[in-house]
Amino acid sequence: MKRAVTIQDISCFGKCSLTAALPVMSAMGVETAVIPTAVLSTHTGSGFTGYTFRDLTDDITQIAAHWKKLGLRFDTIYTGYIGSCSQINVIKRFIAQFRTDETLVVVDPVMGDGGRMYAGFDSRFVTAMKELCSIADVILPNPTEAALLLGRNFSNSLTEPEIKDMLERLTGLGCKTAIMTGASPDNTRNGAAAYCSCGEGFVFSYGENIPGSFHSTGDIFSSVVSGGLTLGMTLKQALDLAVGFTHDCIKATLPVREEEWYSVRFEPCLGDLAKACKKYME
Ligand code: PXL
Repeated sequence: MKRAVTIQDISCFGKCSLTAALPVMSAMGVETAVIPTAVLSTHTGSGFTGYTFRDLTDDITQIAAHWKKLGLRFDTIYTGYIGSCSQINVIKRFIAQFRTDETLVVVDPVMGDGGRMYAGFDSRFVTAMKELCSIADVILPNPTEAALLLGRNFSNSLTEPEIKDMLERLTGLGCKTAIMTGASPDNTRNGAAAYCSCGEGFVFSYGENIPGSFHSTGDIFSSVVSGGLTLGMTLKQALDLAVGFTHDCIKATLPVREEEWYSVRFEPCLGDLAKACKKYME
């Protein structure tokens, strides 16, 4: 069985980051170890205020030291929400310690959405995140994060040539593949656009555009792509699976939106995801 480690926060309530990545990647048939970067009572979006935040930076180093002694190996290292610049440095050391020639390093540069940075981030954090992206194999920014990484103003109506230009520039940071999530070249379609600088070139995967903003869909999308690439899917296969699954989750949420305003209802969709991955499992 393939084994990944995902490094991101635990938002105790709110179904994002680790509490989304772990069920999704496990359902895909990928053994998923976790390193929590912080424990928050809720995530910081959707209007949640007054949340607690316990930083776990020091624990990351200790966990890594123990794992090194055990000789643990990972096919994939996948990072998500990271709480501070110093934490990015600790995670860079973790990657240096555990990366081999075969390891896939996926970085979701979680920093903002809808043209706005999440609470607690600043330009120093963006600079540190650019450095983390430079050592990744794959990065998955949304249009807001792509603009932050490239030092550009955010636009919510990117054309396909603009998306392609941004993707090429994002690989210029040093990563091999850049995937823009939530890419929408017109009002009818939404999905992902990718550029692989070492072979596959541009890859697009779009589905129907469902109007509205749904928290946690970026984390869910990145988890499916990470799981899919870990299982040996091509970039196109992983993107199509992630676009389809994210759309299914949004559709499952529409009838319960009032109740589930803080995330998406992904649980009823996990069975079909597991079925779709079965043929890739060892
Ligand atoms: O979904 C991304 C995310 C992850 N973790 C925390 C967040 C957010 C977005 O708001 O606040 C703590």
